[in-house]
Amino acid sequence: MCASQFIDSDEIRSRFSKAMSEMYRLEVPQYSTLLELVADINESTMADAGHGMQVSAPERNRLQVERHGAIRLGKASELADIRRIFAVMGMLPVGYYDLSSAGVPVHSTAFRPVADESLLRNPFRVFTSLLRLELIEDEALRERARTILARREIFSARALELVRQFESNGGLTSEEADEFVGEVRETFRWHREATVDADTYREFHDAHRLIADVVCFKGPHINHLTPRTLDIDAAQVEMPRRGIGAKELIEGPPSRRHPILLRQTSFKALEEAILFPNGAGHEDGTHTARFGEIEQRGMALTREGRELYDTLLAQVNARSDERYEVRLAQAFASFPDDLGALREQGLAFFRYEVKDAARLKDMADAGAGFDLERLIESGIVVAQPVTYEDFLPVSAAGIFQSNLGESGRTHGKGNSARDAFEASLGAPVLDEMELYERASRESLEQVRSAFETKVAS
Ligand code: OOG
Ligand code: NI
Repeated sequence: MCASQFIDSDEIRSRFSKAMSEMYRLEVPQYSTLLELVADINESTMADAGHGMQVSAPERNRLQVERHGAIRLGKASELADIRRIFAVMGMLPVGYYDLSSAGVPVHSTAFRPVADESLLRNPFRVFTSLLRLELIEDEALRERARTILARREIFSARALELVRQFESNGGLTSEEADEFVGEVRETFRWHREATVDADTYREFHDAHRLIADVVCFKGPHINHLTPRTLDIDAAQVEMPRRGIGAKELIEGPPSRRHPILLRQTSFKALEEAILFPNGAGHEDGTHTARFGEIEQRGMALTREGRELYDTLLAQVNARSDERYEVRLAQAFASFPDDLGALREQGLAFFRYEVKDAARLKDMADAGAGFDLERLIESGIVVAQPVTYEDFLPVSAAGIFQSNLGESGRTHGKGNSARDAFEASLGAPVLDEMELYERASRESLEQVRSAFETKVAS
C-alpha cells in the first residue's frame, strides 16, 4: 500500500464528527434546534461590529463545524481501545479530570486534536469518562456490575480490524475511512433495549444513576453534542424562547469583555422510553441520560491564571448570601479584563504574529535588538489570545449533576486516581498547559526568526 493513497487523520475526524452530528440530529430533535439557535446567534454576533468580536475566516470555518461530545465507558479495555480508535482520527488524550470530588464515580480525559492546523480544520473533542467500580460501596453490587461489563463488547470486530490496519500500515484509504467512521458511529448509537431486567437496573440506579447509565446498556451512547457559540448569554435567553428548558446557571467564569476558559449551559436530560428484557418478552421503563449543551470558549490561562480562576470560583461557592450571578461577578472583579494586563501579568497565553513586515525590517535594519514589547507597542507584532481547547472539572461536575437530577453542589471526599486511569488507558495523558505553552513559544520563535532574517538580508 502506497502512503499517498491514505487520507489524513484530520479528514477522518471531520467525517466522523459530521456522521455523529447527523446521527444525533435524528436521535434527539432538540439538538437540531440548538444548532439553529447557535448558528443564528453567531451570525448576528459577527455582523455586530460593535460587539468587538473579530473572527478571522479560518476561525469562522472552524466555528461552523465545532462540536464536542461525551461518552461514559465501563471498563479498562474499552478505554484502551477507544484511545486507539481516536488516534486514527488524530485525537489524543489531553488532561485528567477527577469527578469523584463532586460525588460522580468517574474519572475522565478529553480526546482532541493538538496541532494548531488540526484544531483549525476541525477541533472535534470527546469528553471520555471511565466508571470507577471501586467507588461502589456495596460489594455484591460492584461484583455484579463487573460481571455484566466483562461480558460486553462495544466495538465491532471490523472497527478493531481497521484500527490494526491503520496501526500497521500507517493510514487508511478514503473508502476504508468511510467504513471505519460508519462502524465506530454504531458504538455510540442509542439502544432502547436495556441489557438487564428492571430490578437490576433499579439497584444500580439507586446506587448512582450514572452506574445504571453505563452498566445496563449495550454500549456507550453519546450523551450530548455541543456546538460553540460566540455569545452564551444570548443563547441562554434564547433557549426557552425556542422551547428548550435551560439549566438555571451558566457554568464557568462570568460574562466579560475578554472571555476566559469556558462557559457552558445545557438543557436537562430527556426522559426516554426503554425496554427491559423480561422472560420471553419485555417490560416498559424510562431512562434519563441524553441532553444538549452550548458552550462559549475564551482564552487559555497560564498556571497562574488558572490558579486565580480556581481561587475566585471557590470564593463564589463558599458564600451563599447573594444570588449566584452577583457573587460570581463580585468575585471575578479582581480578574483583569484587559488584554495588555492579562499578558503582562502572565495570566493568559498569547500567540504572536507579524502584522507589518516592512516596518519589522526597518527596525531590524536600524540595528535595534529584538524587543517584543516595543514591537507590540508599535503595532508591528500583534499578540492574540490562545483559545482554550479543554474542559473544566467544576463545570463538568455541574453539567453531570444537573443531568442526573441532583440539586445543589455536592462535594465528596475526592479521590484522584490518575495513575490507575493512565494504566487503563495504556498511555499517559498529555498536559494541556504544555500544549498551550508550546503554541505560544513557537509563535514567538517565528516572530524572532523573521526579525533576525530581516537583519541578515
Ligand atoms: C460529561 C460531562 C462533561 C462538559 O462539557 O464539561 C462535559 C458527561 O456528562 O458524560 O461534557
Ligand atoms: Ni459537555
